[in-house]
Amino acid sequence: AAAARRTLVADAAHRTGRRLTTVTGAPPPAQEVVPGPQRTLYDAGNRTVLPGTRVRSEGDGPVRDATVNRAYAGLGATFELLLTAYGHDSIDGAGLPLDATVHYGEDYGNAFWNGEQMVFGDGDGEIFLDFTGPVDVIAHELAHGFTQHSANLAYFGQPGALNESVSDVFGSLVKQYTLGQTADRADWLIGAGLLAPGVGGVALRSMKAPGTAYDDDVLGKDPQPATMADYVRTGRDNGGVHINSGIPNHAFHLLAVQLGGKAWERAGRIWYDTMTSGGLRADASFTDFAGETVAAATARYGRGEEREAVVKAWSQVGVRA
Ligand code: ASN
Ligand code: ZN
Repeated sequence: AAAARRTLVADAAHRTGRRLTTVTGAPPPAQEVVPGPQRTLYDAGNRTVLPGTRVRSEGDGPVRDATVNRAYAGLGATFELLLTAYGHDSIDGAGLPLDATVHYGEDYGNAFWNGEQMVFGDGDGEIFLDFTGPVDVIAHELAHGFTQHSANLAYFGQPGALNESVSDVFGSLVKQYTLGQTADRADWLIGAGLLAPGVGGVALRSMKAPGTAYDDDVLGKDPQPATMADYVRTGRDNGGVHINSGIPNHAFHLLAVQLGGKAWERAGRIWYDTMTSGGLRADASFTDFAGETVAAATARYGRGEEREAVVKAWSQVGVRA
């Protein structure tokens, strides 16, 4: 009975994120905290003032607005992957509360992390639909917060493309985790279902086949390269951060498929370790990052198949690790 009551208390602590207290008479384990997400959802009412009106707090049941509920669930799924797969408590590893605003702006065709919170537009319905639709898009924005609090990769050129890629990697991993998919079964798309029905494309990006996500009169052709042979030199988009991210994205996909099984387990763990080990500089080039992934694989798994697969994946996209 005492064990059952302890479980109930632990459960309540999990839901509220509060310190675990004991009702058994035994002294509590020193300051034990059962981590749980601390989500707050806001509605900007199609204006651009942040954060907007609070509409759902942690522990509240679903509200009538499906957009709010999707964002709430997406934040929860991202929190859960970080905690269960890597033991990381929220995006800063220290239980940071997660704030998000939906219905930002009018027909706003984007979503972003502003350094403190997530922001999601509704899309105009002609090109983009609601940005809370794909869970990988929600997780992508949240992963920008994770990067800010870990390697803090600069948002320009190669470190910027790595910053973008890490958001796509963890975005896709959250989607695969929620679907319980193995690497070979996953679609490796970012933003599937985000493009309006009339647009000629399946998603924003493809990690499996960069450059093939869309080809359309309005959007043009997906500009992502899959390998260094097609690296794009440009001053636009902060030096092509959303373009050249195709290269590290593809390397991760190749690694995950080569290792097999669930991508968040070994491949994801190597990327997570790379971001949190302290060895990665904020101005890392692709080569620097690749070298750190090899170091992370070796530190965790030794000189076995994981390390070999990491070196091979980078070499397949033309990056020396
Ligand atoms: N949705 C974009 C991103 O997260 C917004 C941006 O360009 N910063 O990358
Ligand atoms: Zn991004």
